[in-house]
Amino acid sequence: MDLSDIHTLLESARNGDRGSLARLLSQIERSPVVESELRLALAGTEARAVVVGVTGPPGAGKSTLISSLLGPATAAMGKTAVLAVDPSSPFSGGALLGDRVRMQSHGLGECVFIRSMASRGENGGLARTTATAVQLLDACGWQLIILETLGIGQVELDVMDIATVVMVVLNPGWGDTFQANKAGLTEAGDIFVINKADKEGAAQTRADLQDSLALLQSPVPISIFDTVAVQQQGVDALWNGVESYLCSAREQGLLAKKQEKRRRRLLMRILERGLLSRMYDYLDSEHGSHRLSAVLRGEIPLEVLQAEMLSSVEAKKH
Ligand SMILES: Nc1nc2c(ncn2[C@@H]2O[C@H](COP(=O)(O)OP(=O)(O)OP(=O)(O)O)[C@@H](O)[C@H]2O)c(=O)[nH]1
Ligand SMILES: [Mg+2]
Repeated sequence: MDLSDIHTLLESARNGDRGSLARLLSQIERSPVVESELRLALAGTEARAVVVGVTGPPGAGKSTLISSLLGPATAAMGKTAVLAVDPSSPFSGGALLGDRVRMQSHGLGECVFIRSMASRGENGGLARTTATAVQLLDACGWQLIILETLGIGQVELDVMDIATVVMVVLNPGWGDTFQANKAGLTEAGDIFVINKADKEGAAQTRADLQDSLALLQSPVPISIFDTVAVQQQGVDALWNGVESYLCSAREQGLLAKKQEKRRRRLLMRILERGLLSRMYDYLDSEHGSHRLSAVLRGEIPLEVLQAEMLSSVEAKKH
């Protein structure tokens, strides 16, 4: 894709053209060059959207819950985009179409945009691409962005760094089955949901969760909500919980702190990527490849090459 096309697409996406927005999202997933160009074009755009991250174990009901939140969410915030950051999500493929149809029948079609982002095994790039996608959606006027991701590993938690508020979705019986990632999930959450509360054990799970949360120190009180997403039960209360979390987090300066943390992580990622590519350029150069061979043969110490590489980066700066 010609880089000038990106600017044309961006302009029409910002004017509300969904097709251009969808094409840009595909392009940034496909090409880091397009992604960098777009980041530059968007640099300085004020971040205004609220990003709600929804995470939790597989099958906890995240997608169903998001669908059921769309009514109250769009009523309160207007245009809402959903990004499902996982290939297994029902928001992808055929089911995505089904969901779209359902939403259109709710009359939400115009103010809802749904998209899935495949991880394609390229874990490190996932959080970065998601951050760019969120920035793009924000610039195109999507006031609320809901991110769905599995809560099973580091990448998912990285993705959650992009969120203004993180909702962790669990089910009755969670305490027995998800020991391994218990701490990671409880630390990631700002709001907890016990979905499938129609099943046995919701009260026990609430007690377990309260025990885990008591160990954390949070400046904003953490609430636990019971929902039955398939029956739309508890969903309005949950949405009100999101709004009141946002309100107290804003008052206490927590949102500004999160924004700072997010910028720091992005900066580190961009720097890492830039430095690595310079290092590889050095090793690919004639001189660099000779030096590398000498290190591999044990003729010069590793540390010497390391120092040379660092000073070559230093020299290029000037
Ligand atoms: N009984 C009951 N079933 C539910 C509830 N919410 C969702 N389900 C069902 O649970 C299953 C999984 O729901 P999903 O919304 O796909 O769950 P998910 O967390 O998005 O799943 P992954 O994206 O694959 O991790 C579906 O069959 C839903 O119909 C609920 O409140 N009660
Ligand atoms: Mg899902």
